[in-house]
Amino acid sequence: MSDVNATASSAYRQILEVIGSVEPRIAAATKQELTDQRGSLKLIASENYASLPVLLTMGTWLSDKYAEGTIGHRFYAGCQNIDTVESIAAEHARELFGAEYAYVQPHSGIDANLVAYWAILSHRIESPTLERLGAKTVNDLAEDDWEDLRREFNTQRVMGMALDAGGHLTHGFRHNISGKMFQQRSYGTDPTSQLIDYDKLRADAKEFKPLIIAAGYSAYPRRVNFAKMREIADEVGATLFIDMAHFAGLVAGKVFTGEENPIPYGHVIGSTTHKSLRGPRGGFVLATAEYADAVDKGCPMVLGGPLGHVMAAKAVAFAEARTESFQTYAQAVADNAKTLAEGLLKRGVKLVTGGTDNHIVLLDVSAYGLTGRQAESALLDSGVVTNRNSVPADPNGAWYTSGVRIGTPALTSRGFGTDEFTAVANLIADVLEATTPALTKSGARGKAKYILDASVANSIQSRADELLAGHPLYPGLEL
Ligand code: DSN
Repeated sequence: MSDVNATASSAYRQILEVIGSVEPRIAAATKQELTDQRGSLKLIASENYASLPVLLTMGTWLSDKYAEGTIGHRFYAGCQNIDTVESIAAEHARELFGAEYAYVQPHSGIDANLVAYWAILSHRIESPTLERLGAKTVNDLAEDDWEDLRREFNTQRVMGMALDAGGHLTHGFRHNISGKMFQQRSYGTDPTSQLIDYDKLRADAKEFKPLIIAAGYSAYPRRVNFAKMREIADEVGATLFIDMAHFAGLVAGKVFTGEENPIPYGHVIGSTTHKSLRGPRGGFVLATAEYADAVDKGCPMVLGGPLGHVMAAKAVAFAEARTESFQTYAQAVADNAKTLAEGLLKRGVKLVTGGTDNHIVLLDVSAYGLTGRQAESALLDSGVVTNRNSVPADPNGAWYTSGVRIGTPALTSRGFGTDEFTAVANLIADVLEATTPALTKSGARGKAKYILDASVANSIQSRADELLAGHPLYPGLEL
């Protein structure tokens, strides 16, 4: 056990004792979460395990300070330490990604994307209007001009990847505020290859003329050519917004380089810190210098007061991601995903796009007669934690779905390598082969209930337990 884990071990025992003295049920649930995470194969592509230093950094009095505003320009007195923390986190983010500007206040990925959208609207629509009308701020606008500007905001357009092709809700969909702010048109994937069709995207963008092209995904198992995306954005006069929440760790770890590296091509980039980047739960925005001032107004324009304790943990996570060992980790995430995909393909499992070259593998389980929801539940019974996901042109919609999304960041953090991921592929295939949909009263195939013999689920859980025992989570941390 390393010194850090030994110290954290005793720190956590005491922390849980203190919490338990006020609300024992919270202490118990916190403890139970560790037991549960230790005892299952975490394959949710957007989850990870943050380091103990990152987790510990979040538990401090930095949480108690209000610091609306930005570094050196706050709406509250006494923010000198939050200024220090935010400056260090932003500096690390800029250096880690090679970005001109970094904003580390967003509380989540959705917040980060909203800040990005606001910054683009501000830079592209509001500022030129103010300049044209000779106004310094919106307060100087006459009522009619203000109404015109508000209407202008509402007629802007975004083009984002279709949800069932792997895009994200924040890329202009009706169930997210972005779909209510913007007119949206999706770009999908080629029906045969299931890969992004850049030529079609270009033609659609020329016709739709969006203010923003949103690149990035949360369920597309392939890399994106951001140079091509930028070329298309430039051709139609759009700002290229890139959502790198899922693959930020692969960018930081230098797995995505050249035309696959979003940083040189995106005008504004939104991200989370807790997925492949392995930091605390939160978000951040990177931008070119041109967009920096607008992004910097994220709080209180879009965000509530920044979370000082989480920004501190982001700084620690960024510092960790600058190391060589993080690069080795990031490469292993991608290598393990390939192994997982190959193992599944060998067992006859259908994969969207036929494989992966990032951290995501998207299974199409329809050939087993199952919905994504049934497969997700059967896998959970067997100790395999995943989430259901739509596949392109999914006949089962976004609730039941026909797919299961899996990813390698979390188990790679636990030390799983290619042998373990080959075994994981076989466990998954065994569950799918052993599960059948339950029939409804009318004799039709149900979409939610399923049949999986408990003895089969238990034997698969035992095999999962063996794999997990070889790679303990937070080794040495005994509560
Ligand atoms: N919830 C994230 C994911 O699972 O991909 C996206 O918002």
